Amino acid sequence: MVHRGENDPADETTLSELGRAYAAALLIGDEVAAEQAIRDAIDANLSTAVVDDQIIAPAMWLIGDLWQRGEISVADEHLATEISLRVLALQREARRVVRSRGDHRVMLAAPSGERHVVALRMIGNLLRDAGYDVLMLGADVPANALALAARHHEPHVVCLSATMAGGGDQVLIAIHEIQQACPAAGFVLGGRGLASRVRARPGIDVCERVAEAVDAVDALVKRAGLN
Ligand code: B12
Repeated sequence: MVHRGENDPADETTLSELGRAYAAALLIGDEVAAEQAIRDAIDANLSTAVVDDQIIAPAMWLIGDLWQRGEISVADEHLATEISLRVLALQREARRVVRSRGDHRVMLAAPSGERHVVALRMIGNLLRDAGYDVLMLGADVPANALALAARHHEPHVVCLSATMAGGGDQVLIAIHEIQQACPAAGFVLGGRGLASRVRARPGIDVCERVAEAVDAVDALVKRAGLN
């Protein structure tokens, strides 16, 4: 029986594809591809036990068989082993990062008058999958309500989205209010409604794509931790 993480379990196809990708990477000595297969496995919510028992171990058995049959050299076997040992360390570190994100809350909202929230929902999913504690307030939240929520929930980072023309002003008002209530919060902003004067500065990042959100939040959380 396959024991996986609790959320979003990967199916058997994903597991065998990852197993094949990992074994193929070991066979050609491609450390980057091997690491990628393990990162994909972690993203697919596979537990450490499943990654160890059903991806890394079978690939090493294959390497052993090929070596015994003289189809690969001792050096090939050593390289595959070294890669697997490094991947074990990477796996520990990657899981530590995911766990530590759970200690950080990210609040998401579209400010007053803004009803476009598809991008915001996407970001909420990405952040949740990455391990963050996500608080989604949704569309059209007035600045004073955002400030109250920030005071109450003390988010480490606030993500704001503005699509409509003039949305940049609402975002700036919201930031000002939230900063009064929760001075330590960082901000990740996005959306085509942001005016050009809404620029990145320390503690505030501006993104073009939802795919940038997790890295941007990670960077703000890390920066806060260093201060
Ligand atoms: C769906 C939609 C709606 C829905 C929204 C439903 C909902 N729950 O979200 C409804 C019907 C409510 C709606 C209403 C209106 N809409 Co509308 N709507 C759209 C539409 C078709 C799709 C928007 C969308 O979901 N895009 C998909 C997301 C994923 O992409 P995105 O928002 O562009 O975000 C990208 C980046 O900007 C970035 N991003 C965005 N936010 C953030 C935030 C962070 C933190 C980060 C990291 C990244 C990020 O990430 C995405 C890319 O990866 C667009 C068409 C278009 N070209 O966008 C029009 C559009 C945005 N709407 C428009 C208009 C005019 C209106 C209305 C005024 C129509 C009306 N007369 O009632 C109202 C205004 C509502 C309001 N006050 O907000 C115009 C806006 C023009 C403008 N900029 O001024 C558009 C462009 C249509 C058009 N071509 O005229 N709309």
